[in-house]
Amino acid sequence: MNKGSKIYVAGHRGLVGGAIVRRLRAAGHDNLVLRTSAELDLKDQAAVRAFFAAERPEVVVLAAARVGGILANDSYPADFIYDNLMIEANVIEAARQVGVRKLLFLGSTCIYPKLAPQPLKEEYLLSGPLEPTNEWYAVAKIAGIKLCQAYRRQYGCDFISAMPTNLYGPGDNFDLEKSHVMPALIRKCHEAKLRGDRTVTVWGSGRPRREFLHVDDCADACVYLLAHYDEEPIVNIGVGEDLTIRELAEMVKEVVGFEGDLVFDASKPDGTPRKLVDVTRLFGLGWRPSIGLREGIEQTYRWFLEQEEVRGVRSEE
Ligand code: GFB
Repeated sequence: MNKGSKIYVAGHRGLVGGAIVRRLRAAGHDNLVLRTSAELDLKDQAAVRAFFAAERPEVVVLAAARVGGILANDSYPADFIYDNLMIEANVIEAARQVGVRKLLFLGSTCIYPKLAPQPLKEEYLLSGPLEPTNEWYAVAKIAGIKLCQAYRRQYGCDFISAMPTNLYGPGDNFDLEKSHVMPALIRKCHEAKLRGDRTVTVWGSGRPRREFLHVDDCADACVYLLAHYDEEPIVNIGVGEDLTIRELAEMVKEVVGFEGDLVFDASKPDGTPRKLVDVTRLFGLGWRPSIGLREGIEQTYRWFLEQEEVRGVRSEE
């Protein structure tokens, strides 16, 4: 992959896709092909094939997917399984047809079995029952991994799969119903501070443990894998440490400067008790993360405030 290689980043407006575009541009890649979902519906097989035949990218990053937090996954199972199956099947087959040299498919650590031993090793995939709240997304994503592995075996395609842990950072979805925990807590604490509320509600018991990787670190790892990894096994992307949701909420509360109390709503699902990935394979390839959790939350909150300012200006226009 050289600076002039034509690289198609599917899902460039999403959290991971946006970070990967920033990372590629920072490395001098100036031949990126980008399409919004309005310009190219990846669920439409004919449209995807026509796009690939016309553009003939050399490298593809498949970061487009229907994603969401625990409530969104639990509420829209058909969307999560159908959309993700169609997107991956269309893009992976079209990439093969036009001879794409390298494709990176993005899975997620939430597709490992609910009660797999921790830290999660790549070989634990499919070793037990899935977390019920997101089994629809998980089955689709597992199918995507299997597509890449089958295309490598049958056609010799250099299609690799990465499994990022829970991500956060600029470009995240801050919708309180559909988002993941990090952006939700940042927004809840921020709005509670502005309103002078006495409490912020945290879903679940606060006891589950989660690992958080800043999306710019994830993008750096993805670009590193594109350049250094060409094998069939999947590769976890993470930091190798986790904390409880309660500890996370305390940290966000401090960063945002909300001085009220945290209240835990046990009526909301906890999801899987723990999700810490084993990063031996990735670290063995020579990569390391560089953004610490507190620093990452501070940077994300600054980005959130800049967006709020822009939104505020627009609403006054
Ligand atoms: O981030 P999250 O929605 O997804 O939830 P998962 C993580 C934990 O945070 C759960 C708790 O135990 C939630 O109950 N939590 C506390 C909250 N307060 C909140 C809140 O205000 N909003 C949200 N969303 N959670 C996802 C999968 O699982 O992992 C996705 O559902 C995706 O498919 C993602 O793969 C990486 O970490 O539980």
